Amino acid sequence: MMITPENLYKKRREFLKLGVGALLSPALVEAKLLELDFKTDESAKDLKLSDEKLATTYVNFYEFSVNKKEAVERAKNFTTKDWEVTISGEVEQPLKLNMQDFLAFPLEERIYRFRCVETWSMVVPWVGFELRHLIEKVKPTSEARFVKFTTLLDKQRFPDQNALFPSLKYPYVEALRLDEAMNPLSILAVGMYKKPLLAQNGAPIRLVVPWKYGFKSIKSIVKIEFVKEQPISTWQAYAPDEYGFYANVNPKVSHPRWSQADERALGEFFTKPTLLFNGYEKEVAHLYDGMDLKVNF
Ligand SMILES: Nc1nc2c(c(=O)[nH]1)N[C@H]1C(S)=C(S)[C@@H](COP(=O)(O)O)O[C@H]1N2
Ligand SMILES: [Mo]
Repeated sequence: MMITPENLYKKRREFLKLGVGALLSPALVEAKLLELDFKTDESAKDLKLSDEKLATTYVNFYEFSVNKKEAVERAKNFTTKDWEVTISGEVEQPLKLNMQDFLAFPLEERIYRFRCVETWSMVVPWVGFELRHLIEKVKPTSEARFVKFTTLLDKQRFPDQNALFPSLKYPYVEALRLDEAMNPLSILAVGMYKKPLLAQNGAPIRLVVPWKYGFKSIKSIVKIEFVKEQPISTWQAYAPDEYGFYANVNPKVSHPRWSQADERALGEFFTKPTLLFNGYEKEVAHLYDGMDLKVNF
């Protein structure tokens, strides 16, 4: 029998109906992603998608390497079999979820601008689901104020974690304020360009927060914790005067080494002005009412 995404998807549904956990093969993930309706939102209409090849090869993933080319090369043998994410801390319903569980969330395509602090930018069609759906499931207690994310720590699979002088303090950690995490723009992504995430882009599951600099969008997540105190993120710990907790895209707040006023989209020659909150001011500015964005950078 020829295996098409269509009948793979049906098969998976049959498995689920029987209550038998089907093994999540890459083909099944792909089937699930391909079956999505192409959902474009009005705000995304004026956005030109970045070239897929560029978006999947011009990457930052220090656990593999600080060098973009080398990171892609070293990501080739990375497997995500039996991946699990533990969700714990200040919640009524702690959970341990596998990728099958994540694919049961309402997946949708989201076309977002993405802006790295290194001043390059791209427009990516992510596939994922709103983080708030997961948050609603685990029911944070009244003590929960921040959501902390942690990337896999595995010296065998991540060469830089095994280096004599690792580039960062691992595991990579990031966090959002609970209300930022609940914003409908915050997603957990499992795919890009209608395909499962490639290892170098943060397979099998990563955060995407489009109004913040790229380093907030933590890759290959294994732990999500709800906490009382504001966590210190990896880049903040590395250089607190360069990388703030909030890291909201802001053309008026320069990084010591890079003016953030302009950006260059992948594949383009000319630069263009960077937008406050990366163009998502309408959706997120209210989260920072009364805050001095120069102090809380
Ligand atoms: N675990 C982990 N997550 C990470 C990084 C990293 O080095 N390790 N790099 C960050 C940075 S600086 C950026 S710009 C984005 C890049 O995502 P992309 O490579 O998929 O474009 O991932 C972010 N998430
Ligand atoms: Mo970045």
